[in-house]
Amino acid sequence: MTRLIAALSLALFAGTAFAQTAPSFEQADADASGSLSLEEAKVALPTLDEAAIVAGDANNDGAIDADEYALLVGG
Ligand SMILES: [Ca+2]
Ligand SMILES: [Ca+2]
Repeated sequence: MTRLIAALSLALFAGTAFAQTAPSFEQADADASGSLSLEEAKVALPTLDEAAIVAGDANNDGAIDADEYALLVGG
C-alpha cells in the first residue's frame, strides 16, 4: 500500500511538472534583447539547472536564442 501511494505521488508530481507551461520566448526575454542571457533563461525555466541551460546553448555564444529556447522548452 505504501508503495502504491509512493507511485501515485510520483505520478502526480511528474504530471504537475510536465503540465507547467514555460513562458514564451518574448516573455522570457525580459530586456527584449532578442536572446536570453543565462539569468533570463534560469528565470524562465526554473526546472532546469544551469548546466542544462548551458548545454542548450547549441552555438556556444553565451545566450539562448529563440531556436535554442524552443529546444529547451520542448526537450
Ligand atoms: Ca535578453
Ligand atoms: Ca546560443
